[in-house]
Amino acid sequence: MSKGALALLIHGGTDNWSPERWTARFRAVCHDRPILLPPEAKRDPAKVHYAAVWKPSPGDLACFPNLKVIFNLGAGVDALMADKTLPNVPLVRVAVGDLTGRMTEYVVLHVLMHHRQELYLRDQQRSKRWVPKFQWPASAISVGIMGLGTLGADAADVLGRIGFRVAGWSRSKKQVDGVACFHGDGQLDAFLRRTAILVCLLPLTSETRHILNRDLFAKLKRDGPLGAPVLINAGRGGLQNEADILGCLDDGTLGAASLDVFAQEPLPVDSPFWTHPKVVLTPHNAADTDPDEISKYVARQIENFEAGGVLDNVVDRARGY
Ligand code: NDP
Ligand code: OXD
Repeated sequence: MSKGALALLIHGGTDNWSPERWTARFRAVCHDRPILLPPEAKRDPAKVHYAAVWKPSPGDLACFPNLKVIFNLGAGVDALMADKTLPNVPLVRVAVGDLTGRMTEYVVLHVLMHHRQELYLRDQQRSKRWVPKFQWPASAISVGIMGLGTLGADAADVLGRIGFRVAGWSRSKKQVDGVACFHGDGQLDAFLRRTAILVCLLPLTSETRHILNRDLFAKLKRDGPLGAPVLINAGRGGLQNEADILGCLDDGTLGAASLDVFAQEPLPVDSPFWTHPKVVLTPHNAADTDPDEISKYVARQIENFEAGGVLDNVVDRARGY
């Protein structure tokens, strides 16, 4: 009997999300399982047992009557959760060392960039001014990570090893060596009060939408060596109130921001973020999903599932992540 097919539905729009590249990788690791792209996948939808997706259009998955598992090809599932017609089968997200390592590189790069006053130093270089500024040790700086999950916990560990004073905030209570752990709404203010560099690695859910706003920025630590606090957001654009970020950068509530994600992506050309002197922006590529790693991850999960029904990293639909 032939194996249930895997439908590959990808709307990435960048080189990394080329459907041809992903198809070749899936065909290499899924052996004799048919890998179908649209429109072929929809010609005989009953054949499809699995779907591997990135930003499919709402309704795309509802046409497969025998679907058993949906694999999201990234860590964040907010786009899928917004699809009211999403079939009620297990939804698996990406949690692999390769992606985690890439995100930690981004977080460490940007924390160090602000800690070592790189915006000031580059500005001085452009103006040919030789005016050194005292550089504090990492141990003088408190970094707070919102989201102590797969990504946040790894970034916290590496930042701690560099010497930063690291805290984390999560929904449930946690204990992580070397990290001051805070959880829930009741401990958010205490977490913010000790945080000079705020790193956001939260998922976008109904509870976290626009959590990065003026009220929250006003509670951050202002009496550390950096003066005004810094925001680094690589979670999702929907977590941030963008007008508040701009206003807070302009009135000094925030000293600087590194932003990888935006409410509207690609960021419109007339967005003030592009040219803001206190903003370092990247086009949502803090941590790319690698087709080689992820196709193997999905193939392994399908094998385990067919052998005994076991799946890892299944999204809790009620929590939304
Ligand atoms: P996880 O699900 O492993 O971790 C999420 C963390 O957020 C958990 O610690 C969770 O708490 C916490 N959290 C969720 N909701 C709340 C809440 N209401 N209050 C407090 N804490 C909350 O996710 P990952 O670490 O794998 O990924 C995080 C996000 O990073 C993704 O959802 C995605 O949006 C983004 N991302 C961005 C990329 C980029 O390139 N910019 C690349 C990859 C991911 P608890 O532990 O208690 O459940
Ligand atoms: C992800 C992303 O969620 O790349 O994996 O944004």
